[in-house]
Amino acid sequence: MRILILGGDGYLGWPTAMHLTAHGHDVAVADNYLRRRICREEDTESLFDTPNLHERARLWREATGHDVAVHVGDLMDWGFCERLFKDFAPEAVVHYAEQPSAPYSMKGRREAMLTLSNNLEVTANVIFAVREFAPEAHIVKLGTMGEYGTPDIDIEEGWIDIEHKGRSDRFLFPRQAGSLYHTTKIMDTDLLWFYVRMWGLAVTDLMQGPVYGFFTEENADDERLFPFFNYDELFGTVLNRFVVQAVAGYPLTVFGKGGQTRGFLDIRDTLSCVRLALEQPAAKGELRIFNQLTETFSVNTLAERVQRVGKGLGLDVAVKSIPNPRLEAEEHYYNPVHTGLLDLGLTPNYLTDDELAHMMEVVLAKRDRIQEHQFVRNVGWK
Ligand code: USQ
Repeated sequence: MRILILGGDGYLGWPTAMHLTAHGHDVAVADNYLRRRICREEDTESLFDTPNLHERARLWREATGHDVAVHVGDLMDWGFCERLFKDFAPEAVVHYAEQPSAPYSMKGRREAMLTLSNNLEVTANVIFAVREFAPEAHIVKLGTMGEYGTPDIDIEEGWIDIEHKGRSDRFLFPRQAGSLYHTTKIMDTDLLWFYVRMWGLAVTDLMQGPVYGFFTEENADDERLFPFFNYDELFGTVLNRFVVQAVAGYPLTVFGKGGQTRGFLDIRDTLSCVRLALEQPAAKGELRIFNQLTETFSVNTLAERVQRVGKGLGLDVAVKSIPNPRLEAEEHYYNPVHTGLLDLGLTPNYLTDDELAHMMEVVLAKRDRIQEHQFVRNVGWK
């Protein structure tokens, strides 16, 4: 399949490109390096040296013979979109090209506007580009479990049947996000659903929980092919941060009571989920939604796990509750349905102590690069 990956430089974009080419697909990636630019502005960086896309594509070709076509440009620029879609004629589009940080989106007006305009305009351009230049293409959009928030009822996979005054109908599951970033993802879903109804697009929206890890089937032999891996408060996800904090001897930063529960998954499972969704596409005129997670953990449970595994490696790991910079429920019900991707054939890689220890060992070799001031940046929601 000819697959265009938008946001090909990010934490998930490059690993997805390698994974799909390793599975026989023809892949092009596009990125404007927005994440790298924001990281430079915010004085953060990936824990690993992460070569640019052209360089990583060269390394991957030398190692495997697989080609990834690289296009550097901004998907908010319609001219760039037009050329990209016309020239590559994708059969499927994986849309990761968004500002993905909740804390960054809450920093101030400028960051809020960047998040709003980038995320919504890119999604709208993708919709128009598919209609004009690749009308048969299936769009696989990365959504987030954060669209649902933490309601006091079970979270269905995207849709809910509601009975009201003796009648019933099917609706998008209620969404109530906890950050502006997560709210832009709700707006993306609404845009996609609108154009699915208007133009009969085929769309899969993957509601993903926080991802952890950096090993994939494709990068084991070469650290230069690792993902762009943040551990700072802006771009690092909680478990990745805890692993790096444990290695640095920095007390694990549990926000507030630590009862916040989310649906997690190993980065290898992200790649499988995206491939499975691509290989078994949504129908024309369908907005198909999957909850993309494999198991749920509270922040406290993750901190305890990291502490225990760290101790096994001789690390002195402390856990410290710090005032929660976010406005969110710290103790709540959380029960998301997540059977759709299992039905498509996902075989989860659950979080094991061995996996955590393996991550910590690799991070230990990078200990000199860890900058402690990245752990707490005090981006408050208020
Ligand atoms: N948390 C801590 N300590 C930390 C960092 C986070 O207690 O040092 C807590 C947060 O308060 C939150 C939970 O851990 O309750 C998850 O935070 P996170 O930073 O791992 O995840 P989040 O900001 O929600 O965003 C991440 C990705 C985002 C994706 C989302 C899925 O950055 O792109 O959409 O995970 S979800 O969380 O299900 O919405």
